[in-house]
Amino acid sequence: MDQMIDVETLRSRVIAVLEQFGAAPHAAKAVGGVIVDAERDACKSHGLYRLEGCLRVLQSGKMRGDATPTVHAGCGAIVEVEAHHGFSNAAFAAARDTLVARTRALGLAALVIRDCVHFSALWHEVEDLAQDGLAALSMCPSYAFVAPVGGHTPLMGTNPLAFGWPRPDSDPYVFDFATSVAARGEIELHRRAGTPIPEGWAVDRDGAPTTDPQTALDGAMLPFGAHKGSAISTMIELLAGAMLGERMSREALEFMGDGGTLVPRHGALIIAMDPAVFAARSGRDPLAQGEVLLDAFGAQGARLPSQRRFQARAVSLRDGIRLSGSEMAQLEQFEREGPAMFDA
Ligand code: NDP
Ligand code: PYC
Repeated sequence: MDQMIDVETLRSRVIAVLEQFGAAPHAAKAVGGVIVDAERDACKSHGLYRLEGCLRVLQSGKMRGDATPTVHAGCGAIVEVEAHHGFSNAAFAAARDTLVARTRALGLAALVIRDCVHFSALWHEVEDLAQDGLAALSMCPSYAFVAPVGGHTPLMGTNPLAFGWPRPDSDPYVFDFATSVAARGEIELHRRAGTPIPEGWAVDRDGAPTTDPQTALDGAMLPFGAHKGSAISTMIELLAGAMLGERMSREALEFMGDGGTLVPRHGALIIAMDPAVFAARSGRDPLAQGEVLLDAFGAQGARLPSQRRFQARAVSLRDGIRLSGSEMAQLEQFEREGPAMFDA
């Protein structure tokens, strides 16, 4: 039976479980925070269901839950943070103030996150930067589950791309999506629910279309937007993999050796821009110009990306988060059994 749980209660329980499985308090707070915030915002594919993958990778010895990120601030436009095999979220938390200050000083700065375990939705980071008045792009490779358009062998990850833009009097404009037709997490949720996936999401090992989630997970996912999504996904491999000297999606899968239960380890790239600095010579107000465009969406009945998410957030903060009986039972099992749970 479904149960309601208060957002902060869920947050402290998830953080406690992560610590029980070996995450240091700063890491548990960062990772637990994004898991609960995703659940709060009704982003189920990167919410509570990802906790198991995080706990399993903590147990696997293929990451460091107690890593303290090292920020290499330098003095130029590139800020680097070495995650030391820890969670990307903890690395971002350690470096975000340096990134913001550098972006304000130079107009544009990039954060390179090195060798991190990355499971999360990217909206969290770009929304955070947009709340501070910055536009931002975030991207990372993933596991190689996606075939290029015209092919059927996975070469690229589900490679997410997110963008945030500050708005003076309302929630920021934020989009965040996998460059596959759907995130892998969505297919996994269909598998668990025993429901077929929509046509066009994936092909089987021979390249034939499939709506069976397990066949899709065993075969290849497809990029969104045919050749256009295929090219954007390739760009992410090149910028957030090859250019950073970090693992690309194929290497991430080979390294972890299990794309089913363990979340991947690779690098990530966040580019932040200060619209005020870019527009300074124009004499125009970039945010006011943005508002003219964004306000016109609602006027024709279109919704903005993240609008559903912000509405879901308001409901969760008011009423709590609805968890299914099996989600609650799994959380209780993590709490009760601790790391011994995965020993068998
Ligand atoms: P969705 O297709 O669910 O949503 C993509 C974006 O489009 C969201 O910002 C969403 O806003 C917006 N949107 C959806 N419908 C509309 C509409 N009708 N009008 C306007 N905007 C709309 O995302 P995906 O399934 O592709 O990705 C889910 C998550 O998976 C992402 O957060 C991504 O970062 C994450 N991911 C992470 C990976 C990793 O390696 N770490 C890999 C792949 C994905 P809203 O939320 O308000 O609906
Ligand atoms: O949903 O595709 C996905 C995904 C891969 C890694 C983290 N999320």
